[in-house]
Amino acid sequence: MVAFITGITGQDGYYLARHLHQLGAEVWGTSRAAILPQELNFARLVPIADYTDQKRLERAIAAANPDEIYHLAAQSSVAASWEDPVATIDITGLGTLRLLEAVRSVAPTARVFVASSSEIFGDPVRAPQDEQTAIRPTSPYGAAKAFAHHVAAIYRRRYDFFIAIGILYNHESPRRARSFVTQKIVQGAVAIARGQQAELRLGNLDALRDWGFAGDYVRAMHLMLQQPEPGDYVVATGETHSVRDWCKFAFARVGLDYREYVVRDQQFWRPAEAVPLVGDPTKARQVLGWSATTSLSDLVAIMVEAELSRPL
Ligand code: GDR
Repeated sequence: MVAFITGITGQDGYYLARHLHQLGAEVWGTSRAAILPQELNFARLVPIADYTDQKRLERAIAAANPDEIYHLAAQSSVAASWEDPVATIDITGLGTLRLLEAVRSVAPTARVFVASSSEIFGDPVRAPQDEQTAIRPTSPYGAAKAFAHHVAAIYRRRYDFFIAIGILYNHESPRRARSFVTQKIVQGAVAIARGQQAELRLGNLDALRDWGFAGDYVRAMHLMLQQPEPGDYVVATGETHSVRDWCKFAFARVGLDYREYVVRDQQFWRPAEAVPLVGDPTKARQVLGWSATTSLSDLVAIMVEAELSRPL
């Protein structure tokens, strides 16, 4: 089996590549990076400097001749999508259309996974959300993912392609960038415990999310492509936690009380949704036999331990 992953050096690309390799797949992946990290040395890297280069993408897919394609490459930060909405729509929205067009011209029989997001629900009409919940994004990132989601479903129907769509809720790991709140809290707590930092400046501590472990979520992506029919799946834990819970757990792990160190900063503030973003993963459990196996406290522990053992 040959797998082709766009965005192989991102958090999900990293975990998915390792998972597929363990299952015996030959793994190819695109990245803006010029080299792969040591842990991915089994994979074939396709460096793509210009993400609008449709022909380069087509040639790479044609060369790999993949059975499975996982489209993960994106500008993935909601906050950054307000700084550069045009680039976000181009990379995350049009990038998905470019991938689908490449599939149409060189790999129409490949099975394709497209990463959608809970951010398509924006300010959701109800909680928990499932595959039928109304799509009504509230950020440029959410709009870009909503476009990606719609166009993937449209290509599936129009061309009868095998395209599975994963509506992924927040998923974290030691590979998470610091621009996301979980890693920011973990790195902040460890730096404060080491005396390298005095305080941690955060936005809305009462924001609620459904947080899982990225290593669990990539298993769901693979399972979606092993089904007889393609479908849409919410990938989530079904549990709601707050940013404050993360602070509590991460600081407690390094022996500190977050209340002494966390400072509110308007710069990072986003209004909380009236109805929380929390997923109902019933379909994934029933059809894929998938469920999240890492609890929030285990996830915090994994990330804090990784941060403590990172070379200084
Ligand atoms: P999110 O992740 O926007 O949900 O998107 P992020 O970690 O950025 O925010 C989560 C929640 O934390 C609140 N928050 C802060 N966020 C950041 N980044 N920095 C802060 O200082 C801070 N303080 C509070 C935010 O308001 C928000 O409510 C992630 C990404 O992985 C997307 O790519 C993915 O599609 C969705 O999850 C599902």
